[in-house]
Amino acid sequence: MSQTQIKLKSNPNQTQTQIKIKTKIKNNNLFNNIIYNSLIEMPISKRGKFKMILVGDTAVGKTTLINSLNGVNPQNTCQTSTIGASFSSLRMDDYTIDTWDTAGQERYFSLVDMYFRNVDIAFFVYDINELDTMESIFKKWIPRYFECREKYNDSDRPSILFLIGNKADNPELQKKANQSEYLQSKQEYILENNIHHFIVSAWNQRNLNILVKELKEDLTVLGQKIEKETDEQAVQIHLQKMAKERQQMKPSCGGCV
Ligand SMILES: Nc1nc2c(ncn2[C@@H]2O[C@H](COP(=O)(O)OP(=O)(O)O)[C@@H](O)[C@H]2O)c(=O)[nH]1
Ligand SMILES: [Mg+2]
Repeated sequence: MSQTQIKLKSNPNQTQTQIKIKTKIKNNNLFNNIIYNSLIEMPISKRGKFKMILVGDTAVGKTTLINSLNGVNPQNTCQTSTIGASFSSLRMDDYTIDTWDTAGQERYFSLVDMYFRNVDIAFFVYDINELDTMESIFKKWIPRYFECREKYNDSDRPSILFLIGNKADNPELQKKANQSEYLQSKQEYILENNIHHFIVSAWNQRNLNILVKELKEDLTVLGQKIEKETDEQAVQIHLQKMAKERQQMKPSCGGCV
């Protein structure tokens, strides 16, 4: 087994970026140990790790939803009100989603701003049985999200938005929610802003599987976009570093003309 293979085996966390850079270096015939070792030290790329926020009015079921996605059966747990925001890490296949579940009360509204920074995924949750919670999403939470992205210069950052109608515990409720006049009047806005809309029940997991499927597919696309940017930067940095190393290793050619 070659030295390279041994190193690869001892570093299971090596990312696609590191592998691609190594291949590129090899293809350029510039591979050497010093440079390869520096690749091993590279930070793990952002690919595979995402930041998510859940927002919406109080009691729409945000905490229940994130618990359900984390595999906790809400019917066996006692739900308490979220204070400020609570953090959890959601694992999905190869992805880790750092999740901020915020409190919907008015008094925490300004606090939510800082959680919008660098967000990759935003869940806007409403209760299908409460019209005012749907209205809040369009009048308060989504506008606030876009304002914050501008404020933090995040407007060009790729992100995924989900609108989630919760508490559709049975087909009848789901049908009623789909027929909501208010939501129908927002269809154009939803399409224009590329927002995914799901009607689910966090309580009994209804439709959560299709929500998760969509989320995973979107994360793959988002990850590739981020990876592409990271790759290009990383390859440049390491090629420059290699050129410098080679320059230093060149024997001095004293005497030659
Ligand atoms: N029927 C029903 N109740 C739910 C559902 N999701 C949450 N709840 C209930 O709604 C209440 C508020 O839920 P919670 O997750 O604390 O809301 P949050 O304030 O948005 O985090 C709790 O009593 C939950 O048990 C659901 O899908 N169906
Ligand atoms: Mg909560």
